[in-house]
Amino acid sequence: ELHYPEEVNVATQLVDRHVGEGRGDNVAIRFGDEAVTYADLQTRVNRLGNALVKQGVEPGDRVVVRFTNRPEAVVSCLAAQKIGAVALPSMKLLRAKELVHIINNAEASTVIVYDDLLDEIDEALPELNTVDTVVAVQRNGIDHDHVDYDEVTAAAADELDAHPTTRDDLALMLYTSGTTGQPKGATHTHRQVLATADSYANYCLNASAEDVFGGNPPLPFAYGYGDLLTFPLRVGATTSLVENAGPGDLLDAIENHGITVLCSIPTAFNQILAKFPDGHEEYDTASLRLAVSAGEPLTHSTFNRFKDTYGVEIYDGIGTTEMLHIFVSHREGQEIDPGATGYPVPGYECKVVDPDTGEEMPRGEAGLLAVRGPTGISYWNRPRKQDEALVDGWSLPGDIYIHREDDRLEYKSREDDLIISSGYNIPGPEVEAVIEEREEVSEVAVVGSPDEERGQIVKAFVVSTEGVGAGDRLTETIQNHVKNTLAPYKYPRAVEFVDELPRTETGKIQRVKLRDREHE
Ligand code: 3SK
Repeated sequence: ELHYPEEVNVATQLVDRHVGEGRGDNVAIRFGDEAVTYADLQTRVNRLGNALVKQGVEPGDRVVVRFTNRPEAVVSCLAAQKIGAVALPSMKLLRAKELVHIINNAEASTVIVYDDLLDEIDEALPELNTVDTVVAVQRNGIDHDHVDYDEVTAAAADELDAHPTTRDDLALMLYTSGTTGQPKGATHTHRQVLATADSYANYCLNASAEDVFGGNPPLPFAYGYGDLLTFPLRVGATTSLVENAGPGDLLDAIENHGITVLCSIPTAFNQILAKFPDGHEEYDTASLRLAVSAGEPLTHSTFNRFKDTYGVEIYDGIGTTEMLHIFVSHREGQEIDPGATGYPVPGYECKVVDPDTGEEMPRGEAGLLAVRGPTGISYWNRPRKQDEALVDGWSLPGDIYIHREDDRLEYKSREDDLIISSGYNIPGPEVEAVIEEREEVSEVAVVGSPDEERGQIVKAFVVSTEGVGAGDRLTETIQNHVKNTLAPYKYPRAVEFVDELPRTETGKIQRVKLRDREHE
């Protein structure tokens, strides 16, 4: 079990502690050619914290932080937390209407925003009920008439005592992507933010001060917040930040920043493999010691190809915005079975239950995953959803899993992605993984499509590999491949070729959009 003192502040733990213990000259952030040491980071956090207090920000206030992955994003979250406020990072692609919902729902008092992302805030502003201060960071010469970040931080003192927050005070709020309804605010305390590093990053990744964490998940995505902020700073390591990172930018960052732990999502690993099949020869990637994947299940094929090409294993994990980070994964040193997500992360317990009765399922049978540990589902002002998602202290993230005889947990599908066809339960992602084995297929999503006779049929939306003709022949190849690999009733009776799959900003396939289309 993880223990934290009654009074604890996450910003002090992630920054001041390192300076106090003589690690002030260690590099905390690399961003292009810029290197921000822990001592620099402390000063920047203190100055912004003092400036926010002067603007009237109070402990408990929600502070929206709207940036691409750049140092000011890290500084802004930590400054808000250090003064006892709650950081609320916002995904950069959110439009004004979505921002209005989130910011009003959170009743935020303040927005700190990068000038490149100011447009949508300006458009939303007349409808924001509680925001009284907007602090804008001018880096692209975009004029604004808000409080200027550089001016107020230059005028602020560089010493700041942390607000005496308790371990159970809120430190962070992140909104779900809203794939199943309106985005919900997931709240996290100071203790819970630290616990993600002290459980997952410590036990599964063996994080240490020698590490450089890098990759492309956005910081406002819980996955990116842990990988690129909490984990490196917890152990006095370095985070490598890259804005808008494509495959080439990631390989550049590995070489230039010496990334040891590469964090990304399956689509991005596949893009690296497709664009740079010889990337290990073109770039110096020798610093890598492991890679981490989440967001979507990782297929065997991606795991194997990445290991063969780049020489490191990808640790797949399942996490959610509500749980803040990964709670099932393999650990470094364990034999990875790419057919399973892994074991409960130390500190967490998992069980697989019957969705109707809540009784534990026999080993080997699919059911709803229930989890409890140092983080858990806690929605902001959504009592009904809260009651559905947290039952007897067990969080229900909404995933269908099998608890195997070898103790590993094997992912089947999201609860919503289970296709029921002629009475058979067919997990869409299981069929996807098989279809994706074909080299003619670049991307695939499988959903249930309404059918009079069978209730639903399995339907695959396929993006074919560049240069491969999509048509009846490929449909037949795909269908036969599934029939020969899985129980034949799982084969896709319908295949539709599309140019691209709908995805969220965090890279998750929006199967709900495809399902909706089938019901139109
Ligand atoms: O939503 C996810 O897929 C996720 C995965 C790992 C850690 C955190 C999150 C939100």
